[in-house]
Formats: sequence, structure tokens, C-alpha cells
Amino acid sequence: MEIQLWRKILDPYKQAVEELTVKFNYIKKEYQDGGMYSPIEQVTGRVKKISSIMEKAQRKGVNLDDIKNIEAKVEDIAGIRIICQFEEDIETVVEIIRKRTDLEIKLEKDYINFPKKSGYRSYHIIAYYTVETVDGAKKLEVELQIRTLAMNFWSTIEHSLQYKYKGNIPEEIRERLLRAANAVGALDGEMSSVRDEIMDAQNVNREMARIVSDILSNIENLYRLANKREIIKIQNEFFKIYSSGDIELLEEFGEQLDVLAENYKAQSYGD
Ligand code: 0O2
Repeated sequence: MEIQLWRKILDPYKQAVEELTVKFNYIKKEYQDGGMYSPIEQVTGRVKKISSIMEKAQRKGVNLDDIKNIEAKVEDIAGIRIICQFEEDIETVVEIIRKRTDLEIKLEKDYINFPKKSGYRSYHIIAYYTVETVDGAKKLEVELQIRTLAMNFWSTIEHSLQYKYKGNIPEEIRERLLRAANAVGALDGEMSSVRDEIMDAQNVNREMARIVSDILSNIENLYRLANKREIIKIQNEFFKIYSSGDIELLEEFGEQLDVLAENYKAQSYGD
């Protein structure tokens, strides 16, 4: 098939990858804006290279002229990777995907409870997704890979070794990779056991950042409305409470500042 035709075929897949990357990043943002822990840490996407599509199609015994069959058999032309901090988050993300109305699940592959012989661990979902193009709607297959940071680290290294050794990784390296995969499994287990504490610490940090940012924008607004002496007093009070690290005191201070800022605004409107 001509390269030009390939490009035309791949365009909707590119659109699907771009749209889904935005959508999953928005889920992360929604959690964070609501002051909640996000099960999604990072989202990436890619359209498979033409050479990889051809290689996979050949491996699956598909004629390279039979584009419909290639699209049906090579399920990961459009790939989205969702990275989570903890193994527990994977199930949450899978549930989110199962409930979406814009994704219709074709099949799920659980390489977490059933790792591959290589040691590869990840959760895969093949789903149908429709993109609107100038030629009308096109229903495509996309592959969603959901995995932890640690699983992603392992698979990235292993993938580049597969590439280096053209799929024939020497036995000794393969064994080491398998040992490393077990270590990654143990690491995820350890991280899960301290998950609640890590999440609490992250929530406190996020909450602190939100309160500080509100206080600073209030102080900035008050600069225009209140007198300098009062502002300096407020600022010093803020620095004192901030250095104490007491989040409750900081919250209380922030609320008082909100009231003060509102009063000044009301006064200035009344002028
Ligand atoms: P790339 O470069 O990531 O695009 P199947 O038809 O189910 O037998 P298929 O279609 O290969 O086999 O599906 P599978 O096994 O679910 O794998 C799809 C993708 O998962 C792969 O894409 C890899 O990204 C990843 N993957 C699967 N197994 C391994 C593994 O052992 N190591 C690593 N690092 N990644 C793996 P591609 O096509 O390999 O390429």
C-alpha cells in the first residue's frame, strides 16, 4: 500500500489518541481541582509506526493489502497509556473506563494477575471509540494500557532491550529481567502497604498549596485596596503562621482574610 494511503488511514487514529489523551488528563484535573487524590498520574498516547503495524500484521498472517483486516487484527494502532502511582489505582481507572459512554469495551487482558512469560505486567483494554471526521463518523479500536509507575519503568527498559536484540534477548538477560519484574512486583506491594500514609501526606501538601495560593491572591488584591501598614501586618502574620506549618491555623487565617477582602471589595464598590 502507498505511504500516502497509510497516512489517510492513520489520521483518525491520531485524532482518537489526541482526544482520549485530553479526556483522561481532564479526569486527573477534575480529581485535583476537587482537592482529591487522582488515581491517574500520567497519560501518554501514540499512533503505532507504519513499520510496526506492517510487522504485526505479517506476524498475525494478514495480507498487507487487506487494510480492513489489518485494522481489525492490529488492535493497538491507537494506544493510550495511563500511569498510576499504586496498583490499587489500576482497578479504579478500569472502573472509570468501563463506565464511560464514549468507549465500548471489546476485551480486557489482565497481565497483572496473569503476567506474561517475559515478566510483563499491565492491564490492557481494547475498546471501540468513534471519531467524527469530515468524511463522517469512524469507529476505531484503541488499546488502553493501565499500569503503575514501577511497571512502566520495567516495561520501558525491557521494550528497548527487545528492540536492541530484535526480539531475541539472550537467556541470561531474560532471567535478570524476570528477576527485576519480581522486584517490581514486590516494590508495588510495599508501596501499597504505605499507600494510605503517602496519600495522606500528598493530600496535606495539596491542601496546604491551595490555602497558601488563596491567601497570596487575597494579599495581592488587598495591596490595591487596604493601607500599607495594615498589609504589612497581615503579611507578617501570614509568614509567622506559615513557618509554624500548622495547617488548621493557616486555614483559619485564610478564612479571616477572605472576610476582610470581601469587606474591602464591598467598600470599594460603594465608593
Ligand atoms: P509497541 O511498540 O508497544 O507498539 P496478542 O494478539 O494478544 O497475542 P498483541 O496484539 O501483541 O498479542 O497484544 P498484547 O500482547 O496485549 O501486547 C500489546 C502491547 O503490549 C505491545 O505492543 C506492548 O506495548 C505491550 N507488551 C506486551 N507484551 C509485552 C512484553 O513482554 N514486554 C513489553 N515491554 N511490552 C509488552 P507491541 O506491538 O509489542 O509494540
